[in-house]
Amino acid sequence: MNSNVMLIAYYNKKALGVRYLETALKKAKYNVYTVFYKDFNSVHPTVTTDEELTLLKNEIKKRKPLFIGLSVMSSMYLDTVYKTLDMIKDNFSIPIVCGGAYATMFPDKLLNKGANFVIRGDGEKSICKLAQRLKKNTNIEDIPSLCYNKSGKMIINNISDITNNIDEYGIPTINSKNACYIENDTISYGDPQLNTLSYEVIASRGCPFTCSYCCCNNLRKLLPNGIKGVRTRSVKSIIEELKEAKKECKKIAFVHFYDEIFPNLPGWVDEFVIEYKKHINLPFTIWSHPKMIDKEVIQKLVKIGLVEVIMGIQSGSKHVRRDIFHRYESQQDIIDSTKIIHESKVFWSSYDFMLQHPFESIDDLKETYYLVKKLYRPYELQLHGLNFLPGTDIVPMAVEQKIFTEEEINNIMYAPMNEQFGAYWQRKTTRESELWYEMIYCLQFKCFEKKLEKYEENPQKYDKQIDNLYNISQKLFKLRYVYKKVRIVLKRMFL
Ligand code: B12
Ligand code: SF4
Repeated sequence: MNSNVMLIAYYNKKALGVRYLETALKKAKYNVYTVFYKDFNSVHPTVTTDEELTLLKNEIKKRKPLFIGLSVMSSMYLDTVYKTLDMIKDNFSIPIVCGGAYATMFPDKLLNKGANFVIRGDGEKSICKLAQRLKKNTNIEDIPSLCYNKSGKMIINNISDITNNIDEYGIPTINSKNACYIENDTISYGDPQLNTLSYEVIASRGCPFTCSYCCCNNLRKLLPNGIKGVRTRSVKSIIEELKEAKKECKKIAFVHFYDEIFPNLPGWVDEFVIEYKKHINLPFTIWSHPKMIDKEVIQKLVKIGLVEVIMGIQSGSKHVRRDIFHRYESQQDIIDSTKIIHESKVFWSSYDFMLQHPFESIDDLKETYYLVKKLYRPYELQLHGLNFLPGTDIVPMAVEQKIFTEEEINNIMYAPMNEQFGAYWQRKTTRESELWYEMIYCLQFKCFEKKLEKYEENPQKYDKQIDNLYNISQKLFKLRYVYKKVRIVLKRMFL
């Protein structure tokens, strides 16, 4: 009987979700062939070429899988997902099952495009059940979290058979032995992650916050009763994974924790600090939130190698933050959190802002400028635009406030990939807004403080000077980035 399963991860060589599924399927004795389809590129990702589709087609012919699982995490690269889906449908009669954050929120979209099944939520248990039933050709209808079409009707089974004890899922596959990687019209065999300098791990699943531009809030609402919004792994399981990662990926110089918010549970952190130092001892970075920065925790983490905190601030405008973004931290919370990061001697911090979107006025932008002025350095600013993502609360808000019609917002959310990523980085705006944006960016360099103080009184008067300063700042940013990476790698040797 056929025990081959193929999983496809899009634009993500690390693809944690798929690696967890591979572990579960291998444990249930399936041969898993994971295809890492194209590399991550947050600036200019390109849509799949015909040649890449042919390479995938040849792999499918070779492996003859029982079914093919597509991991559809984001709506931002649906062009490529749909092209692969169409190619599979046109050439094979192999069932296609989709999962991932986007598929969980919009199973109907994928079923309508020709997928045979969608599994919502954690996929580990349900995908094994589906594999077993397909292998034995028995009824699939009662599989938890499964969605499918039956006699022209869409059946959406409740999300269930998922657990609070996420240790049960095991650790994600680190060396996917049967994997291949398709990119730039070529295919290579073996796990593309093995040569990595950084290893990505997730210590928890879920986020307690409700930001309106993010899906986490609505994904949490889909969880069945009794399943916690934030589920944290045991320290033991994380250390087991990282030990394995060090063994398999020989070049690892640092670790990224990809938790939406790095856990700050006191007992958990104390155990983590001891075990991480003892067994892993690599520099690491975390994502956090102004409301979750705790001085004692940060100081403990710095002692064992925390080198960077990445934190979303998103806007310095109280109105935009509270009424539009649904973020309830105060100006003081934000300033205090950067003070703690600074005083705890975290080597680096990066603060994210989403600027120049249709909800923001010049006064909001100015308020951001004056808040950024008060942040404790050193920090790096990541300034970008706002993407309207399907499944987020800001989408109906934009329609209600008549910023876009329903049709317009759908065209934005489902625009071709290059337009969506372009909108994230490019800003169409007035000159005044441009000048404030540039001044905000320059604030990250202390040496420009005096000049900016002069320009802020009347930016239009200093138009050329601000442009110049911005160009220099961009160059400094790049230089500093190289310095930062080299230092983090060197730090590994001296930890
Ligand atoms: C960490 C993270 C990242 C990491 C990637 C981590 C990694 N190594 O995989 C980085 C920073 C690289 C990243 C990038 C991006 N991300 Co991101 N990311 C997340 C985050 C916070 C957690 C994802 C995660 O790793 N969860 C843990 C793993 C174990 O769970 P999982 O991936 O969901 O997989 C499970 C199930 O979904 C399911 N499953 C997954 N695949 C499949 C496939 C099948 C066949 C089945 C049956 C089941 C199944 O089973 C898995 C195991 O339980 C989510 C938020 C969220 N709650 O999902 C956003 C999120 C998925 N990202 C999002 C976005 C937009 C992006 C980017 C497009 C951002 C950008 N502008 O570049 C890119 C796209 C990257 C890509 N190629 O997919 C959005 C997607 C929303 C949308 N409508 O598009 C989310 C929901 C956050 C948000 N803003 O709302 N991301
Ligand atoms: S804090 Fe981050 S992960 Fe959590 S809801 Fe807000 S944007 Fe999403």
